[in-house]
Amino acid sequence: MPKYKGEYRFSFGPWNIDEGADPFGPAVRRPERLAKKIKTAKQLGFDGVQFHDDDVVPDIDTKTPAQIAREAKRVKRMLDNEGLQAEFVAPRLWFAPQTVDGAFTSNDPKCRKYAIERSRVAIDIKNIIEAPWMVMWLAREGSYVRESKNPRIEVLQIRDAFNELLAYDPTLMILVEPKPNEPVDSAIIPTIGHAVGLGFLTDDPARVGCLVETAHSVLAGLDPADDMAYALAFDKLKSVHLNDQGGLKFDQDKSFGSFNLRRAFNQVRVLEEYGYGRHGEWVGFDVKTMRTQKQRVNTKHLANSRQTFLFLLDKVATLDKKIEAQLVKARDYEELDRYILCHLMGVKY
Ligand code: 3MF
Ligand code: MG
Repeated sequence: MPKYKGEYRFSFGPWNIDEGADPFGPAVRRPERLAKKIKTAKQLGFDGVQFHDDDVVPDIDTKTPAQIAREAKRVKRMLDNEGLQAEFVAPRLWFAPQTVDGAFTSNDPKCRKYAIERSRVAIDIKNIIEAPWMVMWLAREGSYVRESKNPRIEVLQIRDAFNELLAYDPTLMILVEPKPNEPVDSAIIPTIGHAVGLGFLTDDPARVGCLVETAHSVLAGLDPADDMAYALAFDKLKSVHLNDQGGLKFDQDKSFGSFNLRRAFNQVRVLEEYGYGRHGEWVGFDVKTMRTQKQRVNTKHLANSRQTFLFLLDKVATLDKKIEAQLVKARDYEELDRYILCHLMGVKY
């Protein structure tokens, strides 16, 4: 019998090995080349890499389709050489001057057009590097000043954009990664419920799934394990961005389990109970290098997050189901609480 119900493949993105700049200070580490980051992924035991479109093709807006294809093929070869897969390509719709006021929901029709064209290019790249899906973190779709947008129209603009992209590539699968705020004050697709609902508005709901990020759920005041469970109940959870977050503050992207180990345990529990990964789902980490890390130890957060996941998987598998069932039956949840804590701490129950 296999040890676990789930089959786990791990990924992270090149932005997860960063230079440590924050809004209050400059970079504190040297940038690393993509080729090195890809090698690191292999060395640390990861199975795949997540990409923004311009992680694959830098300065994407200045390049011709032929140049873009050539550079994307080069990255595909780099992945093949390491035996790694691309998990997804996400269009970076929050960086260009055209996306200052939002991408699909900008008040300027020329800018909305840019967002669709840019997403089409991202789809082409996704297909060249053979990633199974495109992730849409709708970073600037929302508002700073509510009266500046019509929120109902915004939802429909995103629906229309998704419909155009789904029609552009009949094999496309879009995963929506919700986040309630940052960079905008108030995002129009803030939670996983909104993401699932948005999929049902499109012309092909079966090709719109979602991605739950721990920190984003916490920022919405929600429990990430419950958010994952909700999406799983709809068969919509294809990827996760595991990390951690110390309450309602800026998006921290701390190492998985580093702030709230029990909350991390429950995320792993939900995934394992479902048999996550058996239908191609990925376990991604979206964790930041701590600003204080020196150059040569700038990937520990990735190795640690993956290892914590595996340790917690073991905790999930070795939980005594009989004790759990007895305590649930007796409705003695105080005792269940104590049992879980003893189990997590590794002390005798
Ligand atoms: C922001 C995020 C993003 C997305 C990434 C892929 C930069 O809080 O989580 O990371 O995960 O754009 O969709
Ligand atoms: Mg993320």
